[in-house]
Amino acid sequence: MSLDAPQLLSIDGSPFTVGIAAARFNARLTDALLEQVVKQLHDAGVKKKNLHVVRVPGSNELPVAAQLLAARRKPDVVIALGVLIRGGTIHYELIAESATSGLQRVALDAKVPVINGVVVAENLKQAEERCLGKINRGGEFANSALEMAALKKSLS
Ligand code: DLZ
Repeated sequence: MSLDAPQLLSIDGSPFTVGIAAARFNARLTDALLEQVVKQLHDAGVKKKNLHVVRVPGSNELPVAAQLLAARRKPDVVIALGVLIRGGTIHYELIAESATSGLQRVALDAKVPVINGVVVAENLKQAEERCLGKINRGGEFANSALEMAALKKSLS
């Protein structure tokens, strides 16, 4: 776990419905991230039937997928997963910004917590460390999702 990772809370996930939107771009890494998330949610008790996973082409498409999941599946929380790796142009920065602000907008508009699970990396090595290596970013995103789902339920 990285030093700045949120403190692990023990939360029972069995009552929660979770929507997951995962990009396919950088598939080897996003697939691994998705696996980490699903494992952590299962370990916390989230039932398979209460997990709704959709795939989209890239991180740029995550906000609309999160919006559709929030509207159609009525989840307690949505997790958006992607891996952005800096390239030779500013495309990466534009996508990082639009995905971040889009996901926050969906959360506020839909009143559903949306976990920003987009790994933004300077290079492939950094991305691999976070998705395939000893930093379990997926597990951290899942824990944040469980905490926010519990908060939403406690206030509804
Ligand atoms: C085009 C693009 C580029 C250059 N890089 C990434 C990336 O690192 N990670 C990612 O998830 N998606 C990338 N994409 C694809 C865009 O997110 C999007 O799918 C396309 O621009 C189509 O809207």
